[in-house]
Amino acid sequence: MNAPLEDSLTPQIRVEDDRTGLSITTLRSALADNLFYIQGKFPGTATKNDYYMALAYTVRDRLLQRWLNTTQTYRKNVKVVCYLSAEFLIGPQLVNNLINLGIYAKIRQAVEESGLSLQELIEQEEEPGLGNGGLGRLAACYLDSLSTLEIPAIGYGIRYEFGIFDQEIRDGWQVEITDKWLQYGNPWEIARPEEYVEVKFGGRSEHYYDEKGNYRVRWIPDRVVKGVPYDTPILGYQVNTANTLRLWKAEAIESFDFQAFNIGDYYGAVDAKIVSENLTKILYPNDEVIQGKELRLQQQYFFVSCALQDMIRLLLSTEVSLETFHQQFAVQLNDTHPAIGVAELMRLLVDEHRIDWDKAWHITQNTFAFTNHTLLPEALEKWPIELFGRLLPRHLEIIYEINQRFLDRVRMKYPRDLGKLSRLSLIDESGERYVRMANLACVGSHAINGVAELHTELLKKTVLKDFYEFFPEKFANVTNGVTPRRWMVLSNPRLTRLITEKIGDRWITHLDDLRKLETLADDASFRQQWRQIKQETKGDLAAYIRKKLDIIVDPKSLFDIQVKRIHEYKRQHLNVLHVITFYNRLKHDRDLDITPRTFIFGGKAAPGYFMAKLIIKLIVSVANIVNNDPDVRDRMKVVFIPDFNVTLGQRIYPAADLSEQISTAGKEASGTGNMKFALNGALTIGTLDGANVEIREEVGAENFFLFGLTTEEVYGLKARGYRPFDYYNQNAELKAVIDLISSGFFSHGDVDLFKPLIDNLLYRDDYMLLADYQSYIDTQEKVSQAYRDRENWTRMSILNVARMGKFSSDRSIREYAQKIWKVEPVPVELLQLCPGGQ
Ligand code: GLG
Repeated sequence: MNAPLEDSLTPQIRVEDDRTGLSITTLRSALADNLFYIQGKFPGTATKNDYYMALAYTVRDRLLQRWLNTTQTYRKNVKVVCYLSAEFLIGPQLVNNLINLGIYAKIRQAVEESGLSLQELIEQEEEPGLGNGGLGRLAACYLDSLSTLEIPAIGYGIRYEFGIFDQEIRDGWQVEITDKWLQYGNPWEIARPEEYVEVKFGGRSEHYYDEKGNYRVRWIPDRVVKGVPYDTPILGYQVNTANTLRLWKAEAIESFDFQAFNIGDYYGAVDAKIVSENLTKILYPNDEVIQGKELRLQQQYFFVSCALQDMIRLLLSTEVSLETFHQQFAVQLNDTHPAIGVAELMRLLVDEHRIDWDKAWHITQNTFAFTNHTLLPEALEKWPIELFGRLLPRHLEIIYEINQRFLDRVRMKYPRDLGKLSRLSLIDESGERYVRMANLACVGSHAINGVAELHTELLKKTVLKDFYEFFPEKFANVTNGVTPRRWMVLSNPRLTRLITEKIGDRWITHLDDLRKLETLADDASFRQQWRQIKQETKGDLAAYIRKKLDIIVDPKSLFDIQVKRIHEYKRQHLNVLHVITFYNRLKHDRDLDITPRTFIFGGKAAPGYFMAKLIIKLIVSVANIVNNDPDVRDRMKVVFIPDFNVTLGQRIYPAADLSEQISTAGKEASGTGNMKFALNGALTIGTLDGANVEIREEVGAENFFLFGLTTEEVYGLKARGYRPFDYYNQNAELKAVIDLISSGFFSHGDVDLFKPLIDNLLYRDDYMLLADYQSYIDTQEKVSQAYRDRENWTRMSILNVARMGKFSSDRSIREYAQKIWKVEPVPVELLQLCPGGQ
């Protein structure tokens, strides 16, 4: 990979001492020292991974001045954003840190002079897969922007020992492999065992009167677990701010196990250790579907309690009153996973710090804000009362109390409206009783937001309608964004260079500057360079596909790409219906003058999601037939790239011509892959869903391939009674496609294999693929036509990039900072340097 930018473009902040200097000689000797003193290896016996580790430590050392000074600065009474998220999908750290430090080229030189290849070392890095998809990746983009904008922030989450599984494809089926990302060590984290906190579980609550005769409650748990923080510095782009991502690992409290429970019972004590450590063993691999497992609730409570206790400790260490908690911290709940924080903060304030209920409630409501990420009913978290009360008995009491006070207000406003009351209640009493986490989050927060305009509007009209009517002032929209540092500078160095040559480098932190490219869209030689870059980048992906999968694809063909989690609402199978339509047309008319295409797919399916796994099997089966059919050779190829993750995304997004954003309208809350593709010059084929709506608004309808039903039309058709079978019957081309799958053509004659998928489409089709089929096919035809006019396609591609300014996560974070958190940037000065520092 080329250096994205010359280091000389970056203002150099000199803070380094002899040890962490930036001269090539110092860097080289640091690398050699780290290999010897940290990895404990001579060059002759060192593995590539040893060299990677030595390099990573060399870079980490150069972050520390900024990181420690950032932490110091925040001790001085500044408001800190705490982003609570069960997932942080931060991706590989090495290159990102090199870019943000502005030392990429220097390091490359130092590495090469040491006889190594930087690219090879970069490829050694195991990415921390601590998230499923969009939600976790959004949290990571937000951390990058928070630091770059110099906003004091801490990300709080879980240090899963095993992150999202690695995906292999065997015989067309997804196979899940444990993700042992920590097995060779993680050079980016620093453990802080001395800052551990204790988290309680189970037992009962005890009501008593204190020494002054006040009524109080204390929690007598039957289990205590230790939370140990591991910190990763998150450096901003060319600023001194390096915020912290603090992830918690669960450990056993030996004294507790040994003395209180297992005197003399060694094996029992070890059991307890195992049970405690299981808490943070594994990330639940479900996206958009809840898994109502007890361990999952334990994980959520564990990290949230650790985080809140950590904040209280920080606050008390500065001698500021706990009653100002909400002025010191703005806590964002990334979906409902951390919503238990509302009850936990109440417990900490009322039971442990003896603040009276009303004051505590004021603090709590003014501390929390809640982001909703989905409209899918199957993703709304709720916990059976029995389970909840067994694990968190005191929290259940607190939730009942919050609920009673809240419902009293509801009754005042809507006397005799029992429907309202039961819908707003924190407890679902329609059958088995549940705690509703979204309701808890809404009641306990001062702000509630959706993640794209359409999504926020739909929230107000559907899932959170009653809350919107009750607290309209709490609702706001903050459209998602992605960081241009990772998703352009790091992953698309060629385009980064070209753009910077033309308009300077300010766009990297002020993405609206890309507008300056608009006039260049009419410059033929610029278009030529633009095309050339896309071609080379596609060549890189083609080489990867050949190496990994032994499939030869033509970089001159149209790269049509859909990468994201596999889910029926995202409709990868609609894409497959087009692939087969395309194939059938070629088969029927071998001389058809068609625009050659490479159809590329990637994404993981939740291990228990049968239909999603069958969709993968279908894609791979279609690929096997199509790629080996001499009749269509050179005109189409189908590829499923296994193990889609951040690292692969960095290769894939820049290589796309066409971005598939084809969810059923009203289902995708926002999407962020759509932004990464468009930022890298792909054109979008998409429905009016999530942030597609706003992307189209920005880039112009003429530069976007729109198809399909609108949300209203989807609702209308459902209400009138949708009959997918009629679409099948009345559309010969669609019928031929479905019949071909059913006939066993793609499954070695097995007519049963895809039957569940086909029956679902013909008789249910919840996501309305058949209703959108014709419109999709027609629009794909327009895409093919448009691609033939390469000059105009390039124009459209340039205009897409030029108009993507809105979708920087910097813009999103500025909106959160102003509308919701009320925080200001706090630039970090490097006052205190390490011994020997300047
Ligand atoms: C969700 C949604 C996406 C959204 C993302 C980040 O499904 O549409 O872009 O959060 O807000 N579970 C997700 O990935």
